[in-house]
Amino acid sequence: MATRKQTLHDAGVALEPDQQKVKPPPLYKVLLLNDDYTPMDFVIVVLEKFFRMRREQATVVMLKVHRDGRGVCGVFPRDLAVTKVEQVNEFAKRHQHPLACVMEEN
Ligand code: TYC
Repeated sequence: MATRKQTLHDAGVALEPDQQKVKPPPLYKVLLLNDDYTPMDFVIVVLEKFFRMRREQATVVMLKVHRDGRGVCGVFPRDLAVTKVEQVNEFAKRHQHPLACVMEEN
C-alpha cells in the first residue's frame, strides 16, 4: 500500500525540509601551525584581525599553538575556510613570517 509520503510525492507535493535526505554542508576547522620564528605578537594580531578574537582569547589560542604545535582558530563552511586560509597565509607572507594556516574537515 502506498504511504502518505509516497502519495504526496507522486502528486508532486514538496517534502518538508526535515523529510528531505540532504546532509548539512561539511564544516572545516581552520588551524594555525607553530613555527620557531613568527613573533607571538604577530600571531595575536592575526587572530584578532581574521578571526575577530579579543586579545585575551587570541593570547590563549596563540599559546596553545605554541605549546601543542597546532590549534583551531574557528570552524567554517568550506568557502569561508578557504578564504580565511588564503588571507592569513598572504598576510603572513607579506610580513615575511613563516606562519602557516591550514584547514581540515571537521
Ligand atoms: N613559536 C613562536 C615563537 O616562539 C610563536 C608562534 C605561535 C608561532 C603560534 C606560530 O602559529 C604560531 N615566537
